[in-house]
Amino acid sequence: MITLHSFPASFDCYSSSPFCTKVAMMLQLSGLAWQRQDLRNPEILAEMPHQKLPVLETPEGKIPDSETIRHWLEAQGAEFFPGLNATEKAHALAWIRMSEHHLQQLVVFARWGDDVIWPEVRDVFFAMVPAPLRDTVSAPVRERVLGGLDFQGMTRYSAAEVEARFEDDFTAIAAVVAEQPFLMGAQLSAADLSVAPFLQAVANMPFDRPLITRLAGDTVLMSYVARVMSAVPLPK
Ligand SMILES: N[C@@H](CCC(=O)N[C@@H](CS)C(=O)NCC(=O)O)C(=O)O
Repeated sequence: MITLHSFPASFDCYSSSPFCTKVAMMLQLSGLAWQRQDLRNPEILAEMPHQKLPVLETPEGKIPDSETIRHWLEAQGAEFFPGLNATEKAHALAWIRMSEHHLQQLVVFARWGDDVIWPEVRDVFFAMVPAPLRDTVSAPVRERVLGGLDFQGMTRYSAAEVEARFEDDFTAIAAVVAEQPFLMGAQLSAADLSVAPFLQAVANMPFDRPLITRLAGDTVLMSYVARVMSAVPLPK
C-alpha cells in the first residue's frame, strides 16, 4: 500500500504542513489505497530524500515533494485539472506557485516569526520533546527557519509591509472565489489543493494576531476553504 509520510495534525488542520494536506487530498482524489504515517521522531527526516515532508512511499520507492508526487499520481491516471485547457492549466499552475512560494512564507512567518505567540506555537510543534527541553531543542530550528525568511527577504519588511503583501494575495483569491466555487471554475482542481491548505494553516491558528484575525474573519475566503475541505473529506 502507498504510504504518505506526513507531519502530524496541528491547529485543527489535517497536517501541520499544508504540503502534506495537499498530498493527502490528491491521494484521496486519486482513488488509490493509501495510509498515513506521521513523523513522530524528527531524526527520521534525515532519512527522507530532501529531508522534508511530504514523501510518498510507493512500490517504486520514496517520492519527495508534493509537485513530484502530483506528477507521479497523474502518471497513475489521476486527473487534477479536470476539463481545463492548456491556458487554464497555466493559470492553475500560477495559483499553485503563488500559494507554495508566497502564502507558504505567510504560514512560516505567522508561526515562527512572531515572538508573542512563539512559546505556544513551539509547544504544539515540539510536543514530542519533553517540556523542559523544548526551548533548547527548538531554538536552532527556529533560527534556521527565520534565516530562510531573512534570505528570501520577508523579515526585512515592516509589519505593515508584510500585511500589505498578503492583503494583495487575499484580495486576489477572494475576487475569484466570490464569483465561482473554486479557483478554476465550478470544478475543484490542483490550484485549490494548494491554496486552501495554506489559507487554512494560518486562519486556524488560535491567536489574536493581525494577519490571522484578518484572514480568519474573511467570510469569502473561509467559505472557500470550507468548500475545498468538504469536497475532499480526509480520513481522521
Ligand atoms: N516543495 C516541497 C516543500 C515541502 C516542505 O517545505 N516541507 C516542510 C514542511 S511544510 C518541511 O518538511 N520542513 C522540514 C525542514 O525543512 O526541516 C513540497 O512541495 O513538498
